[in-house]
Amino acid sequence: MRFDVLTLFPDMFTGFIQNSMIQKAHEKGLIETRIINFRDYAFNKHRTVDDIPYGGGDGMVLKPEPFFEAIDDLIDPNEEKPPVLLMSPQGERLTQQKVNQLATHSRLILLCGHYAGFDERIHQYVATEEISIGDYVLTGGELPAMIIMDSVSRQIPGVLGNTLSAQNDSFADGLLEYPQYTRPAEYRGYQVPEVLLSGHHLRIEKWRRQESLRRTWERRPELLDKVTLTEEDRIFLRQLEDQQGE
Ligand code: 4GY
Repeated sequence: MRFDVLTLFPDMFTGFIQNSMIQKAHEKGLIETRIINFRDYAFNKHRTVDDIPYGGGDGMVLKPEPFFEAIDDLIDPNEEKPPVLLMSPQGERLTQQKVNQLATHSRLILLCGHYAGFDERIHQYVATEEISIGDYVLTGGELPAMIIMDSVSRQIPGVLGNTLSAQNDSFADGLLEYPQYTRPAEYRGYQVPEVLLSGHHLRIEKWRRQESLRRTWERRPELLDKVTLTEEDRIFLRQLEDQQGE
């Protein structure tokens, strides 16, 4: 996977890229990251990247030229066009499903804005899609871009030490994750659930499934509508419903 990031704040990415997992993935040649300051593509000698909005109003708007020029430089017209993702609260909400879909590409281009936003022509003619990481407003698209890079990278085979860990996460099967414990079995009187110490693999598996269901039902009930449930799952959920009234 290759990530090309267009940003005015390339330094924001240095700590992130030096982070253990991402760094190791780089060393293994599994990911490649290019951080490009789109100010380098500004037209005039003052390297202006923003201007006042037509029609008036607050804030500065990012000019179209640096984005169009940078993209022309990055994309070879003979190659398959990579997705160009623009980070924006107006975009499609990022989900694990979306992350998995993005991870199927060999290359992603990420556009990070600032100030009052992008000239609409960047949305229309440079970006292929807009992605939002959630319903809140940040000062720029850099953190969202890192979130995409992080979540997509860990879906690439070999990036995580253990290839199974990405499959076991919350959301892998549409449910929240079951509670995890490690030693000691008792700390300050707080006990690890008996079943986990029992060594009965079938009982443990059943308990974990039920705790995943319980958590999802308690915290994110809307997720249950999208999950494939077994008859046993349904019986357990019905029990939770029945207990609720008591
Ligand atoms: N939320 N999800 C988000 C954001 C900041 C002004 C355009 C978000 O993705 N991006 O809040 N971005 C704005 C700041 C320019 C991006």
